[in-house]
Amino acid sequence: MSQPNKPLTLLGDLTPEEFLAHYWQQKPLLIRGAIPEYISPIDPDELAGLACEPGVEARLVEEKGADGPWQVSHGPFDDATFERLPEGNWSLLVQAVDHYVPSIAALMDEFDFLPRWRLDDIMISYAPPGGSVGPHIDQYDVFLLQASGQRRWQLGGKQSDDSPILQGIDLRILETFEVEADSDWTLAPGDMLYLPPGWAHHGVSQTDDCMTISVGFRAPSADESITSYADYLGEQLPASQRYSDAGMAPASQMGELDNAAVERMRQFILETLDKPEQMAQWFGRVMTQPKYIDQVVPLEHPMGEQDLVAQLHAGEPLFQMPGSRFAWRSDTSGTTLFVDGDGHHCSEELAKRLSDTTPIRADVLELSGAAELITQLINTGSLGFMG
Ligand code: AKG
Repeated sequence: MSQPNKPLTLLGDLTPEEFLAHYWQQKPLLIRGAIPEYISPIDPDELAGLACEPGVEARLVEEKGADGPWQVSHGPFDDATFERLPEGNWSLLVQAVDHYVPSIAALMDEFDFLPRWRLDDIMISYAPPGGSVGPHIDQYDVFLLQASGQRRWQLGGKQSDDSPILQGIDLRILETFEVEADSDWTLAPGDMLYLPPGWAHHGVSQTDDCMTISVGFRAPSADESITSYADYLGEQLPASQRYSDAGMAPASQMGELDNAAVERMRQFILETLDKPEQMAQWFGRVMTQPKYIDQVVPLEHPMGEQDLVAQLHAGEPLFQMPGSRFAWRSDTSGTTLFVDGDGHHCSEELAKRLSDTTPIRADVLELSGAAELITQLINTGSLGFMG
């Protein structure tokens, strides 16, 4: 784990504490040489290959003229798609490359000063000269690491929710984009730009080998949070728990919905929702839901505890499956390990060990309840022996 007070080259020699206090979710930070002498672990052909795989989320963004119009197509693509493309002004974007390429997943370890459950995915783009996805905003925090070639980034400041966006395409391209002062930089391999949510940005490839790695962090919206928490809690609420108005004053107008009634409903909803323990249980579940539910595949032939023990003792390491999400929490009622949208009670030591991305080895079996829980997580597709 990172030490909050140790300066990191990745953060331009800021400590994680300084970065989080002054930049995270607040303002952009350009870091020259964030990863010195960085060599991309993936090349454009490998990225294009991934974009041809069924089940991999990939987009091709083409700019048909100097100012658009823009065209977006979705993968899986094939060789013919890439053969018809012009020399410039297009971008290939592949989501969740961390789920398919272990060396890209390993990049996340650089960011371990942030909770892993905040990670959305690692997207990688390739673009020939002039390629971009247009000036846009995202509702995510993102670290844009230049993997190869050069990209010019221009920033347009924090945008409001109602900034006009181009209609008719499924990209959030801004109708107008004004570059802010001192916000125009060309990034070379190893340079990185951090952007908070809602910050207008426009990145244009300058070279024929431009690859950019976007390490994106998600935060659920108010809409998603309220709907999802209400659904979770709702399943546990008895039908008898209802709006009540015992002792109310007589109605003066039979059709009126008076302030006292509205206030009673407000209190009823707030008191019903304000359950910190249930909220924590919901939060752990929702933040570990897999990005792609079909990537967590239960074993066709479930494994037994004895087989698990034998494989670990034979020296085979066990891993979190790509795309699986783990988090844990302890409170007065004990420890919960959250995995792929479910909660499991176990010891804190076991929860910490399984949430860590380092390979799991036989010593884990010394922890109480380990064999049973691990077997269950293998059978649900969240942990696995590779190879
Ligand atoms: C983002 O991840 O927000 C980007 O703007 C990346 C765009 C790109 O790589 O072309």
